[in-house]
Amino acid sequence: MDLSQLTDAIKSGNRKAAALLTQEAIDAKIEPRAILDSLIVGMDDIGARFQRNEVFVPEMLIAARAMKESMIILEPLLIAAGIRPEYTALIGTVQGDLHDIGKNLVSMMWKGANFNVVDLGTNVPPEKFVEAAKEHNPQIIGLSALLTTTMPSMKTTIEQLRAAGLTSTKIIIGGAPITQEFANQIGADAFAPDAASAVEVARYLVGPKAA
Ligand code: B1M
Repeated sequence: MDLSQLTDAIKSGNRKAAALLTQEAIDAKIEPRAILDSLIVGMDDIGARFQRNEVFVPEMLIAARAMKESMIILEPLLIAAGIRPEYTALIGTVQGDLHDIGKNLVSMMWKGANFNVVDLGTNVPPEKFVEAAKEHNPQIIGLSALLTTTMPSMKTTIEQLRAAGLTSTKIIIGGAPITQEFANQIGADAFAPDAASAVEVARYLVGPKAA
């Protein structure tokens, strides 16, 4: 069986085909890891096209939905084979901010890149980030903000994470009003302008093994 068909199903967001081809690949005794890789290639492709403005948010959402459909079938085999995401990412929209569409896109793209993602939702106080970071030991923490009035919450969250001893966890920030300059000012490790860049940045920060 040719796994490029499965990659194409993810790229085009065809969830029925994605589920069917995933099952076919499993029945054909293709290694779960290889099946997973073909899904990730599809998500990477849609991410790259999003960055080039060739596709937009809806296409990203339907590709992620197709990937989710495949993962429902594939996940038990990955677990049985001891294949688990190597890296964990914690994500949330900071305190005072209820916008979650962009944050959800980043979360989906990270899942598509085979990160274990713990999504804390919106209006997340710094203490909740600290508590969840201690519980899940993430390599990456992602903070999202859409309001200029909630940008200071990012600073407070970073300060509290660092004060709690989480000094090596890499913090990525993003959202419409966020800039690289602001990331530098508040001591974030990185800024990502969009969901596809958030994957590139996260992979870069955890090192070559995640690529
Ligand atoms: Co609000 N809102 N909103 N809103 N809202 C904006 C952000 C605003 C720019 C609209 C405007 O005035 N033109 C404005 C902010 C102005 C400012 O601060 N400069 C605004 C305002 C003022 C408000 C309220 C205060 C309005 C009011 O009640 N008076 C209020 C605040 C509520 C609160 O949060 N406490 C409010 C409420 C809402 C709704 C609830 C109605 C709704 C949110 C629904 C939801 O998210 N579930 C809403 C919406 C939808 C918007 C707009 C129209 C769209 C935002 C969006 O989802 N964009 C927005 C105007 C606009 O942007 N055109 C606006 C699509 C999304 C895919 O893009 O979120 O930018 P975005 O995410 C991108 C990147 O930024 C990046 O990747 C994503 C995809 O590539 N990214 C990251 C995001 N997070 C990242 C994290 C990363 C990396 C990249 O790493 C971790």
